Amino acid sequence: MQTIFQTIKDIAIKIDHAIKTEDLGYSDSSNASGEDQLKLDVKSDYIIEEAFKGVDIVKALISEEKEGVLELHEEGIYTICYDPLDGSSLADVNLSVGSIFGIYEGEPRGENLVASAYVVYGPRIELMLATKEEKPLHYRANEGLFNLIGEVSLNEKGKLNAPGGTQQYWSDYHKRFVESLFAEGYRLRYSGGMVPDLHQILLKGGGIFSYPGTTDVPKGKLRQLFEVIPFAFMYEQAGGQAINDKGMRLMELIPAHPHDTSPCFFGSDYEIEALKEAYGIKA
Ligand code: P6P
Repeated sequence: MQTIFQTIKDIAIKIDHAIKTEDLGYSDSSNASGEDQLKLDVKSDYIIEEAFKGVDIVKALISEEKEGVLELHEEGIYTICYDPLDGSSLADVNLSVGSIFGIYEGEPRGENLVASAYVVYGPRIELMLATKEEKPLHYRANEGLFNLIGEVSLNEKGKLNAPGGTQQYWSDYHKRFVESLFAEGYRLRYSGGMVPDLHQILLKGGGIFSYPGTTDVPKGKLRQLFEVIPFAFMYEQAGGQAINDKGMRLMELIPAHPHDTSPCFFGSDYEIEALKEAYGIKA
């Protein structure tokens, strides 16, 4: 696993350089979810693919930017599902974006995730690594080297509320839940970038990020393999919870298709328990 983590560190430096130096415009292609691709999406995907071609323990890659499975090494053990540049449309307004990696042993589904990682490309490059053995480890790059800052834990209750999705299409009970937290004094922290938004809640000790099913997108927007399950693992390892709109742990998701999405809620215990009550989910 350390070889995979070191490869992710090398990838992070290369993608950060691309963000800071290359064209921020659109390519002439779209991704597997039908979204227009930025040249940076394509370049980031290429950097990741090339990097893992040299890692024998990686059996296959599945990218949010492409259909299908890229078989790499027949004797490999791990399938890496990744979003090469999540929130990439924020790069041209100079907001933070990120890369997300889910590392699966066997069929890619929640129960087979053995590690996850994400990179935040912001004022500094930051990296979070999570395995089953310990709490997530937070690193910060300085002149190309990643220094360990420390372990990350969520408090029982936080102060940050990151409500995603188009508000006019929220359910009434979701709207009431979001507003109830603000009535308790929670601060709105939502940039439209999943990686920096979830990173902020982890580092600031807690709160909740919600991306519900909505009347226009009932199954939610965020992809299970590349976004939802890797962050669910991070939040559970940090002592929080990660569930869907039925109260199911997101780590139990079994996607029928690699690009399946799920309503998703990540947070500290207090906020997730409050959400369960608002959604009528029996404890
Ligand atoms: P909305 C970025 O496009 C993304 O996939 C995530 O990074 C982010 O959390 C979400 O979409 C934002 O979606 O509908 O709130 O703009």
